[in-house]
Amino acid sequence: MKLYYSTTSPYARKVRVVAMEKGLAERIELVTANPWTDPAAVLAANPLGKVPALVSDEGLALYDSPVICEYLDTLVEEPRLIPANGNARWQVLRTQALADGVLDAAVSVVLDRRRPEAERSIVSQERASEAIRRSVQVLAANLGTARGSLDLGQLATAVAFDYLQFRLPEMDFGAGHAAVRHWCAEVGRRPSFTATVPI
Ligand SMILES: N[C@@H](CCC(=O)N[C@@H](CS)C(=O)NCC(=O)O)C(=O)O
Repeated sequence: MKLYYSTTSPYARKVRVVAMEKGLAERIELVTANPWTDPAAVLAANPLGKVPALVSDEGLALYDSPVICEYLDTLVEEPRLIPANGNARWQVLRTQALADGVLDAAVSVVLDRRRPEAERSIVSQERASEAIRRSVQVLAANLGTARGSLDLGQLATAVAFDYLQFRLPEMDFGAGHAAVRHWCAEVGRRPSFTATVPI
């Protein structure tokens, strides 16, 4: 398999974390691709021009990150990152959606801040920041264990919290949440996280 990724993309990081947690990293060739400066490589695999994109051994191109994560989860039985059915399945997928939504909002703030001042939208930035604050509260209330086998919702949550710390540290989402800081530190020590720190 080939994974098109960039080292700073949190969505791609989630996929790489999942690949390592599933013991699949050896089967995946990592191809660095910056969607902003090198769109051709990415477009061949994803018409949206975004990373991550995975091309399976059969040549099937998959995107976006939740689809890739679900595909990887089916390739080997253990550890199961997405429960097969029932409410447990929907809760894990919902948590992933919330964590990914935090990423969407955070990325929109980061991109807006990079625009010339006259083109920025403080209103949009504020709206995104409020969505992040509300969602972080919900994610923080449902962290679960930081050790042993984690599910996809927990892995996506840890990736999102790390991205906030990386790109929007002044937001200080961990303020007043000692338990969250402790949980993030614990998860951050997993090999899948230390090997994928954004650079
Ligand atoms: N929903 C997508 C989001 C992927 C995404 O936005 N990736 C960014 C990099 S962090 C990208 O490739 N952006 C290029 C663009 O928007 O043109 C996923 O989960 O894979």
